[in-house]
Amino acid sequence: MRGHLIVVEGCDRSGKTTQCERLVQSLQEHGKDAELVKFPDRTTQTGKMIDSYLKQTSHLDDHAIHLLFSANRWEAMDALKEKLSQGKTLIVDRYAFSGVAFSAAKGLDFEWCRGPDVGLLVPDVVMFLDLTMDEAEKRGGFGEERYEKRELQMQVRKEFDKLMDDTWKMVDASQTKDQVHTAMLTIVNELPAPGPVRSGLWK
Ligand code: FDM
Repeated sequence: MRGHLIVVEGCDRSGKTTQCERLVQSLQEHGKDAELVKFPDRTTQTGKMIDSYLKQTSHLDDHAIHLLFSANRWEAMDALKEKLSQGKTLIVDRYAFSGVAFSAAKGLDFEWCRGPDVGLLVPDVVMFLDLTMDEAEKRGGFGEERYEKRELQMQVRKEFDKLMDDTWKMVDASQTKDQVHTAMLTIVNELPAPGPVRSGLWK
């Protein structure tokens, strides 16, 4: 049986990255073949350009960086497909939904933003770690990277709302770390057995 493709999205400070790591560890401890995938993957050629853009050591046109984020996903697709077919469950920290939400929040056309990612692998579930901006700010200031600013993050959240559908699972990220972890693990454990790997996101 192939593995599940599980995407985790959420705003800054939602604990997404920590929870993704913990989820993978938990699944492995329960004997599941699970692996963490993160977008952007900053190690590839496109990833290095993205990294320097995010660290504000380079500037790129908004459209150009959007396409680079998408290319960074496309170049990973064959390998991800192969891993899923081998039975690996993939926990994906950010995906095309972040791609659209961040670029649209900067003012790019929402439909244009979806275009480059149309046809990517379709996740079996998208979990959204939900946290209000006030709660996010209580967890400490935003970081130094380009998008870590209150106004932009508020707009990102609005764009995420437009992308949600009834296949998304909302997780209340204001709970304790253990509660969030349990909620995520329950969602994963309740997923139905997956059918064949599906390409065709947003088609
Ligand atoms: N981001 C992430 C985008 O703008 N587009 C994308 O396609 C993706 C995957 O990059 F601010 C933004 C979101 C975030 C930044 O993400 C880097 P991490 O999770 O902090 O590395």
